[in-house]
Amino acid sequence: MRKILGLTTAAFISMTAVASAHFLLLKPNTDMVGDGQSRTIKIEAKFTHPMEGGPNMPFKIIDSGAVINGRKYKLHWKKIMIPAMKGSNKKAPMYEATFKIRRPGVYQFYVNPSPYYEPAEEKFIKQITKVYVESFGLEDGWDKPIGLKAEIVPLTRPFGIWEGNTFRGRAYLNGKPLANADVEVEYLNTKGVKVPADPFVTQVVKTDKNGYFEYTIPWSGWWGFSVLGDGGKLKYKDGKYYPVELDSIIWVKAYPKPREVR
Ligand SMILES: [Cu+2]
Repeated sequence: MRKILGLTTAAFISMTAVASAHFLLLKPNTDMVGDGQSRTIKIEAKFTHPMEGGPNMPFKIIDSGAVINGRKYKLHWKKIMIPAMKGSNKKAPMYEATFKIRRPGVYQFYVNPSPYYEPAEEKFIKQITKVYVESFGLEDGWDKPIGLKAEIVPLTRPFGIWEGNTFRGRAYLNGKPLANADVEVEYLNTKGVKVPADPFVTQVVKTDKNGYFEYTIPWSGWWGFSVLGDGGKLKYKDGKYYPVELDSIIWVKAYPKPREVR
């Protein structure tokens, strides 16, 4: 009986968690840089719940970079303490970096964070996250993996996207396509969008047997795609081992329909 009760509780908790997904947000000030625009990209990293606007959770950046044509440039992060929740005294870190574009092309920015222990789910969460910036008209390279342990390779060009476009990607874990995995999708809620019911907070699609997934972006703004994977186990400070959810995330920006065709 106790076991059944335990299972039910665990299932309930994990469902609650899906309704409010954790996302590492990696957001540049633009996804495209054209002639006459500043070569300096500002980028921020935050571990948050994008649709609900928080809470923000603690993390460290273990590894990061801006990758172009197999070459990796370092990112220098500045840590900033922000309220964990709006108006709360509890603080959480976020990080900001600036990066100067050296040569035209597509830059894949990535962050590999420290694992975060989530008490509500009794597991660690680690989300390796990417975002793309296209510069000065050279569009090649966005469809190439950069060799991350958990990685989404886009099949939809991940910049210059309209709202209503379908985003397609292929999920890899340890270099192999990740079949039948949950993909959580969230809008970075900068507009104060209110959802009519909990399931709207996080949209969920699945990868197929070859690791492919797709989602049609319903309105403009930044959208995050998080493929949930199994990252083995890790020891927590209580001395016990807990599962690690190892996710791969991509952020893309969708632009509003032009006024002329609305
Ligand atoms: Cu959280």
